[in-house]
Amino acid sequence: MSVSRVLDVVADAAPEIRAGLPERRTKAETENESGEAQLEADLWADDLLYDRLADVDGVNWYGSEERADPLTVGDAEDGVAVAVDPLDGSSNVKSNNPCGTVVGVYDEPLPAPGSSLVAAAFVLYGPITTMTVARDGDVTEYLLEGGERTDLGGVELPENPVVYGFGGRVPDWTEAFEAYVRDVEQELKLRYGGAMIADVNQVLEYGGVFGYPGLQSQAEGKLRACFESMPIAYIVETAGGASSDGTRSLLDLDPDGLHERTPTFVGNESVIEDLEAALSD
Ligand code: AHM
Ligand code: MG
Repeated sequence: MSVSRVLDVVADAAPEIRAGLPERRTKAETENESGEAQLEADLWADDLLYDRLADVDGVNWYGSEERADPLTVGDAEDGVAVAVDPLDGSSNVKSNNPCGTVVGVYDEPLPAPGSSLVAAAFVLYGPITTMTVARDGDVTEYLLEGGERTDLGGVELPENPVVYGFGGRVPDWTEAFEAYVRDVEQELKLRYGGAMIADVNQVLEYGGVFGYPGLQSQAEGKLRACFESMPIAYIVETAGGASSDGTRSLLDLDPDGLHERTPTFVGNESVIEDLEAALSD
């Protein structure tokens, strides 16, 4: 089945992507569609995933943070679309902090609505390499090591929130969001590393909330729905948590473009409810 094959391809590519990072930490001369400078590693990871995923029978469309438009790569009946952020948090590569790979599998062409996600996964290149997969109502974490994939068990968001991390410069936050954060920090502990995947993974591990809010200078924030926010929301919601763009679940979004941005929040349901209440005042 093509969804399994997509996940296998990503699991097999991850150790190669990781092994290729040390020699690709410099900036390429190019910018992506969002106007961000690309690293050699961004382009290389995208090429590697494109080559492998476009080859999978049943993958009809490939979309990536590093490519302007979705590409048609197959014509299977009931084919899927794969949206990837090949190297999320790549600005962490230079300083040797964690980064990741994000994958969303949709059963509609890109840009696709969140409701058409059939699976999502991320790889975290941390002290160890793990892959977290949401599919068929369950989230499972795997250790990727020595060409082997070891099942580390099911992932469920802990009941009590413990950590929080929010992106964007504080003076650029809106007044309502800043007031909400002042409440959050009374109870939770700040853990922010600047790579969504790493920051989300500690929310999955300890409970809490990660977000990149809408900013005064950019109301839609930074993160992109198709290959960042919606796949992560699918994983966190499947693990028993909640997601929001400030008013509704990220899985209710229907983006007009592959690179459309959205304010992004994921975490324990209670903390996301408080956020929506605070932003609606
Ligand atoms: P990238 O995919 O180009 O690395 O951008 C996404 C990253 C996220 O991992 C992270 O949450 C955010 O950008 C941090 O951005 P900034 O450092 O600009 O606040
Ligand atoms: Mg990213």
